[in-house]
Amino acid sequence: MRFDVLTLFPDMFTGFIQNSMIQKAHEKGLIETRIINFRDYAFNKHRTVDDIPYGGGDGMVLKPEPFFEAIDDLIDPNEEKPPVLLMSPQGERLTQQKVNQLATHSRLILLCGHYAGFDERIHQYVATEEISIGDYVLTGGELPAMIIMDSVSRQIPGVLGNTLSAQNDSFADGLLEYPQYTRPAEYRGYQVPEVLLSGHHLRIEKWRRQESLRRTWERRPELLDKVTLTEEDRIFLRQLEDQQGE
Ligand code: 4GX
Repeated sequence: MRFDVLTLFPDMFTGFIQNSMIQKAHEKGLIETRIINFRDYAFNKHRTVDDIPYGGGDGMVLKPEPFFEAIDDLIDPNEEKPPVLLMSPQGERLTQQKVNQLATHSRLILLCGHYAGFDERIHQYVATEEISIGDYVLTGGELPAMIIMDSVSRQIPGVLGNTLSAQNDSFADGLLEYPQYTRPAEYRGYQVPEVLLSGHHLRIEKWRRQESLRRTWERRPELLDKVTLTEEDRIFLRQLEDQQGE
């Protein structure tokens, strides 16, 4: 996977890329990142990348030229055009499903804006899609870009030490994760659930499934609509509902 990031704040990415997981994936040659300062593609001698909005109003708007030029430089017209993702609160919400779909590509281009936003022609003719990481407003698209790079990277085979762990996490089966414990079995009087100390694999598996279901039902009930449930799961959920009424 290759990530090309267009940003005015390339330094924000250095710490992130030097972080262990991403760094190791780099060393293994599984991912490659290019952080490009799009100010390098500004036309005039002052290297202006933004200007006042046509029609008036507050704030500044990112000019189209640097983005069109940078993309021309990055994309070979003979190659298949990679997704060009523009970070924006108006974009499609990032979900695990979206992350998995993005991870099927061999290259992603990420556009990070600041100020009031991008000239609409960047949205229309440079970006292929817009992504939002959630319904809150940030100062720029750099953190969303890092979130995409992080979540996509861990889906690439070999990036995580254990290839199974990416699959077992929350959202892999659509449920939240069950609670985990490690030694000691008692700390300050707080006990690890007895079943986990029992060595009874079937009982443990059943308990974990039920705790996943309980958590999802309590915290994110809307997720249950999309999960394939067994008859046993349904019985357990009905019990939870009945208990609630009591
Ligand atoms: N998920 N931001 C982008 C600049 C901007 C403003 C308007 C397009 C239109 C965000 C988010 C996010 C703040 C990044 C505004 N771009 N991005 N920036 N939430 O809040 O992705």
